[in-house]
Amino acid sequence: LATAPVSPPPFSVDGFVKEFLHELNTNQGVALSRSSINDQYLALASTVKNYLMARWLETGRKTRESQAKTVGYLSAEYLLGRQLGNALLATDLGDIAQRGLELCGLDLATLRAQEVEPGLGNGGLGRLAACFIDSLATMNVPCIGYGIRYEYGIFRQTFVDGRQVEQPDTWLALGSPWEFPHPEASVTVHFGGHTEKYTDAAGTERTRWVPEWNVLGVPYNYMVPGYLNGRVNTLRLWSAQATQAFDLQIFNSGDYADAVRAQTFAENISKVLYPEDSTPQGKELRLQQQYFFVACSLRDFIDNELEEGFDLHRLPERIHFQLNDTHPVIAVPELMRILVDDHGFDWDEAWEVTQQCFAYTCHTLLPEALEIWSTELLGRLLPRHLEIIYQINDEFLARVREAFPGDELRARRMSIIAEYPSRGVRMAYLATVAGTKVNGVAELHSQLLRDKVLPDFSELYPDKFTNVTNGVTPRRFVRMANPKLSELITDAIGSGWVTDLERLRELEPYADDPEFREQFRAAKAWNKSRLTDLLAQRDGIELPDGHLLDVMVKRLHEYKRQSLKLLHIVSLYEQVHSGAIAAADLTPRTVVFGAKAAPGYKMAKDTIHLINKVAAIVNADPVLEGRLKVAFPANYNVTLAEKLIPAADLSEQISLAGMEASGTGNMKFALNGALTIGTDDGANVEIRELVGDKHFFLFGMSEPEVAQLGAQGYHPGSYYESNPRLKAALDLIWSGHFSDGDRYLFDSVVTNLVHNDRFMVLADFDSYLATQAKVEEKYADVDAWTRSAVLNVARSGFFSSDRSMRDYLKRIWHTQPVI
Ligand code: 26W
Repeated sequence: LATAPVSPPPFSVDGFVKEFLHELNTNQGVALSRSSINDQYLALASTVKNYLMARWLETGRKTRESQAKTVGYLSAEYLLGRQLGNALLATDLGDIAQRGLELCGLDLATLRAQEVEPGLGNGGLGRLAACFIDSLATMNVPCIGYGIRYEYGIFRQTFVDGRQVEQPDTWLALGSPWEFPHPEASVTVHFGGHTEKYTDAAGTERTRWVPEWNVLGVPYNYMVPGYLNGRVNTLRLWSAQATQAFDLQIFNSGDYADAVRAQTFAENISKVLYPEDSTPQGKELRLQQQYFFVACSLRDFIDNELEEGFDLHRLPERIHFQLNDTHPVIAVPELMRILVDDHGFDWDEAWEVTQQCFAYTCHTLLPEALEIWSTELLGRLLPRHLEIIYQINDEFLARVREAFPGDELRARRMSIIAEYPSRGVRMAYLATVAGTKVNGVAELHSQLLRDKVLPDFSELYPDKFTNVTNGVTPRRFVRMANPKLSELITDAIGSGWVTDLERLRELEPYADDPEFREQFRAAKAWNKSRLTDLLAQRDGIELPDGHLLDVMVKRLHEYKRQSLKLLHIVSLYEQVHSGAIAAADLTPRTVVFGAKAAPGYKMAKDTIHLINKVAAIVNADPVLEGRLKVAFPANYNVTLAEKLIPAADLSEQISLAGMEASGTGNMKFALNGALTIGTDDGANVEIRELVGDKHFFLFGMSEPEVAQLGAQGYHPGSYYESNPRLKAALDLIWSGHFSDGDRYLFDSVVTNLVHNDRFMVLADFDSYLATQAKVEEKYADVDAWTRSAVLNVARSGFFSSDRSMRDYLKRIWHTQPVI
């Protein structure tokens, strides 16, 4: 499916300079000599956009003409990262731009650094969506990404006395050159009100929704350029505005202040990304967001992408909507409503069509992360949709009772409507019932999804369940983020790997080539020094030379077990100070954390605070100078990841087995030549299978062992009592050593570990430390380490998101590339 690069050098350096200066003068209205860096950045962005524009239009024309089936990726989050570098790479304009800017006395890297990344996602799920649309464009598959244009993306994290303090993410403040608003294509979305029965002209009983209020969805288009293939797909994000009718009504009532408030009310819908990851809060505004973007997207596709007069019975021939977790699942009753109420379909016909149009991806195993919307709220905000959900449920339960006569318990278990603790709609069940397929995001996760989360459903519909292991785009996360390694790979095996990542296999023999290993280490060293410069300038953090760079970057969550990494650090510190280990015997190591905590997640925020406090003590300790350092740069985001991951030696993937659905950071590290220390969880399982046991540091309980320990009764206190090294580390925190003598500051963190420890940190502590010792032993053997690192790169080609997309195409979407 990957296509051969077709790219004559776009234009000459002179042509570029002319265009760039033209953009600077006409768009920014400044002369080069008077221009700010932001002017220059915007002019450069325009130059690249202009180049892409013809291809974008051409892509649209070709896709419409082909009448091919399109992937409609419905996602509440897209964690895109900076656009400029990716656009330069996709167009092969990088060198020309660099040379052209030099002629103007400017520096490309400086202009690139000016871009504020659109952080319209929380973490893995949002970044996955961004990788997927990149891959589809590169593979010539028609796709529209639909989502929300949040005015404020994921908060900017700062630390005040070691505590996380959130600042608004004003990513639009200096203007975003990458978006194209289309107010003329706005869509009206309705909310509230009631439903009523009526008899239509043909004498049929029908229902209609009489909504109470509405907002306008204004689409903003973003280019999604394929890599060197001339294709530019579209990402369409919706922004909420007050409708005129809504305004007028209130203005006419004579209350100007009320009218302005109404405007704010409407605009609130796309104002801010909810920073909760994993624990839905059941907030009304969040449901408004979900319905808002989904209603806009369905209307948009049906009205604007299909030919006039298109027969909606054939909708499944033209679209497959992929539901990125449960967040867009309200699309299911919305499509039913459109077909039945607006287009006069009878129920069974509409259900037939609807079922063929959707598929659902689940991204979690945590029970508390499964969205359930109260019927009270749904009925108030979307009364017609609630009726439709009830009817879907009635028919579904009839089917269950038919398949399992007399098994009323099962019917109750499987009901889309939960009755306890209060009445609510289980969105994951609705998605499972409605879609053609349900998939998990790694082999283990899909297995657990079938066996533990949705066992009744997998019994009823065995063929609905499938797996698609996640992937990451090699363009952004290898080719762009790691230019030195990319050059080395291309010199060895040619450039085809960028769109055909399995070809990295051809690197295997080079693992035994001393000269190649030397060059591989040189690339790693270059990445480390690039990171050193960045952290010095960005955070005032000093990275020591020659350390093992041990990196744990991901959202802060108890199940991911940053606290286990922290206990490792505290234990090293404690062992040195108690004389159990000589500082000189430690492998020089710098641990880098990057993690945001959900603002309302107290335990996660306390953990951040504790990490920062431990870092302060460890880093100021003369005994550990040059031996152990802890760095925690604030505001980990895609931009930082691009510099951090290529520099890493060791990748920490230490979740409790059975908890991390997949992980995608783990893949990025392996592809950039870090070795993994990890549990048998998520995609770690597949990484280890592919790279081989000898090149992966496995530790901890397996998922069945975790389940067994849970069933027999887990008592963290017994680990605390029986393991002196563990006890010493926990006691040191408890003693107030890291909190200026305050014994209460971190009491909740330690007490929780010793008395509750839902994620069994204490049970895996021993195994983790023993495995870290193996890491150090291996690191001391420079050649063995490099050999393993090269093999990690060579054997991780499977984790390209191009491969994930191929799997979705084959197993779920059944669509074709359009060339
Ligand atoms: C507020 C509700 C909520 C619930 C769940 C918000 C966001 C979520 C996401 C499902 C969290 C998430 O990002 N999950 C991650 O998805 C990645 C992509 O599939 C996986 O690699 C990670 O393992 C999974 O945690």
